[in-house]
Amino acid sequence: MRQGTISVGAVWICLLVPAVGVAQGAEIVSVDLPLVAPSGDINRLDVNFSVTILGGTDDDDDMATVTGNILADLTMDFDPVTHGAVAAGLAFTGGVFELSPLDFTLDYGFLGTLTADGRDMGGTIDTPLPPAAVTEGQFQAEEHVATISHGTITVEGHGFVLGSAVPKTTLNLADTPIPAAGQGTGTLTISAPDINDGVGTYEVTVDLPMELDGEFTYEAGVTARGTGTGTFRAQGQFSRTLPTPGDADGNGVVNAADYIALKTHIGQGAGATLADGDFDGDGDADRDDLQILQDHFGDTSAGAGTIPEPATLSLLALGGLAVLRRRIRGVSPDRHSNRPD
Ligand SMILES: [Ca+2]
Ligand SMILES: [Ca+2]
Ligand SMILES: [Ca+2]
Repeated sequence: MRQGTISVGAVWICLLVPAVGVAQGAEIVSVDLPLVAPSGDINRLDVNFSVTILGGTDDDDDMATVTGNILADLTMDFDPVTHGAVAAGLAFTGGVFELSPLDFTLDYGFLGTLTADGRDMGGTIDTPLPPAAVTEGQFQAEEHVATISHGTITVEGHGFVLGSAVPKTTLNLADTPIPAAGQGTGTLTISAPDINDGVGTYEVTVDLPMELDGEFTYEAGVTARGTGTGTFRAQGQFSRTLPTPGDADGNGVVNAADYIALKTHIGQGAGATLADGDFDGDGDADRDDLQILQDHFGDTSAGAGTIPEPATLSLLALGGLAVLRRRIRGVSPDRHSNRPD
């Protein structure tokens, strides 16, 4: 039976789709954003490692690719009619990224050479004061920080002097994390929804330019500095059950109850919510909202199944729509136009 099929489908949608509120206004959507495969300037860190020892300084460059994922909370407004998403805030809440091994060789002439190896390095990206503002898909990257908080950097001297002066020494980044911070302008892109059975799926892409700068003191008396730059790009998606336009009480059916909600608040110029009948999300309850209600009267969302409603109530509401429409135009059918004093 068709009705049963709809109900089963609704259950599955509830299980498969992350619980994201469908109330009008800003929504927080948590999304897992895997870092895309390193390519070109994306998801690679260009790192410089320099050491001053016995009066001499040298440095070397290497490049690490970045893999893993970032977790983010997106603050979003959804257009109640088109379901388009506009991001207003972004907070990174964790996830783990990993760096490929780094190898440096520093040359100190007759003193010898120094090798430095970064292994199993990685960390997290967070937003200390969430959420950071997003304006037209752009945000200040400085408001987000990364910490390289696991892995090791091992230095070892080789050759005539450094071979004995710098024994192999390993620094544990869990004890001495390397701070990094976003630099410049990041971008957050959210696609238009791909809509299937009342569920919208949105693609999210974040570009976060990063800069790291850490100083290290080894027991061997070696003072080193590592700097790096790169852009993290993470891409993921989220799904949400789309509200049915005109559904003031969010029960998945546009019916008399929604009509009564709008009727109660019609004329309210500001501060109206979806529950008050503000179906186009512009803060008022007016004829545009009535038009949406009328266009979608009787609609059900994919997840609603069949909610019984007395036929008389539906007829009453449909009749009411016409009355309400006249009242908005300023013509009240209830009042005599030439009532004597
Ligand atoms: Ca409803
Ligand atoms: Ca409105
Ligand atoms: Ca309006």
